[in-house]
Amino acid sequence: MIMVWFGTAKYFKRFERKKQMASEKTSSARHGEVSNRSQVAVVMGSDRDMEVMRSCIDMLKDFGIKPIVRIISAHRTPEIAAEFAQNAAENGIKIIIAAAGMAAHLAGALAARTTLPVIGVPLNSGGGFGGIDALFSTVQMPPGVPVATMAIGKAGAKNAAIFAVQILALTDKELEKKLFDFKKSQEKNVIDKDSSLK
Ligand code: C2R
Repeated sequence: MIMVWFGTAKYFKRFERKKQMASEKTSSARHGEVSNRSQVAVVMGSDRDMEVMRSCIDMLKDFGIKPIVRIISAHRTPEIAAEFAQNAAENGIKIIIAAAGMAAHLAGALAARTTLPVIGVPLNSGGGFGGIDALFSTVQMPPGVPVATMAIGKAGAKNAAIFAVQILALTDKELEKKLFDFKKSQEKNVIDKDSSLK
């Protein structure tokens, strides 16, 4: 009898702690981390994705946007993923960038629980499919739940940042100007490279 009581008490304690952890991690995006510029969240399925997603974060910073960066998995931390997506708009986030490899359900699972635009970045996590597995898992969303899917890997990571800036620039003149300058400098780089061949 005593054994059963201890077992039940332990179960409820674990259940309560799990609930608490989910809200600790999602309410107000870690209290106060949301600044005026934290309108973009970069979420990735594993710390191993950071190597590629660093280029997304750096690109956002080049435009003056300091994103909220989180490791959340729709598979491994489903409650936290759900809460994060549900609270994102309320926390001032306007765009979610979600990156994952393998059976990458993260972007879709977040998109299911928010009306914010979700940009998906499929990653190559090894395993022999070269990221095609993640690309299909991210891009093949059923009608009604879109995920704006970028290219696999680093190119997609950078483009996710630029795409997010393009969305924000619709209502932000300063960002619009930065995008214009970015495009111009990109153009100049290619022309310079071409000229150096002659
Ligand atoms: P580990 O190296 O941590 O085992 O992760 C991650 O994004 C990572 O690329 C291997 C790969 O699993 C991916 N992952 C997902 C999800 N969570 C983690 N695709 C998800 O919820 O979709």
